[in-house]
Amino acid sequence: MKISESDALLIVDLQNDFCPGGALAVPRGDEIISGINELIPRFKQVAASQDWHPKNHCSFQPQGGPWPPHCIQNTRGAALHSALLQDRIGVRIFKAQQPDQDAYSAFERTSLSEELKIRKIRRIFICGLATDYCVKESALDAVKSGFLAVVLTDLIRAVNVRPGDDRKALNQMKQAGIGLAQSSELQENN
Ligand code: VGL
Ligand code: ZN
Repeated sequence: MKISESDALLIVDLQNDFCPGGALAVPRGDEIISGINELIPRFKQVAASQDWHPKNHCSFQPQGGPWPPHCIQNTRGAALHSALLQDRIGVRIFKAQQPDQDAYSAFERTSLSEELKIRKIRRIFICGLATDYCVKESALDAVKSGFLAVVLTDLIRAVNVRPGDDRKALNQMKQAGIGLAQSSELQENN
């Protein structure tokens, strides 16, 4: 699979709170960072999303939601992991900012689709956290927004609230026409 100028890399929610030690840690979430760093210079366009909640967000357990409070705006937990190379991130997306609405997808109520379309992007390679929530919903929305989407299976990790959620998410993505590939399959275009 060859990387071209109309391809973008989308890094989903690689934030401190989703990595080991964080408020909603994804098991081994930090393992994917070095592989993502190696990929970043190979793409002309790189986008990154951040879960960006107000402190009274509806997805938090004190408000009756399913999750411990996480990724609260302007806190260390909501920052991108410091090991992630950030200088080439050209599009940065903050999502789920309203107290009364959650959004797992990086496309939901954001400008991501428009930002990528003005940059003439046709295909999006997706990596990050978490497989069974924001990676899955972002990939499904990428296709709905008219992009081709490929999820890089070695550069994602799952929450797995129920065992097997990762496998279910991969199946659901495949059914929707999303490509699944390993980063080692990516080649340069020249
Ligand atoms: C996410 C749970 C809650 C994610 C965000 O980024 O996958 N998961 N908020
Ligand atoms: Zn969240």
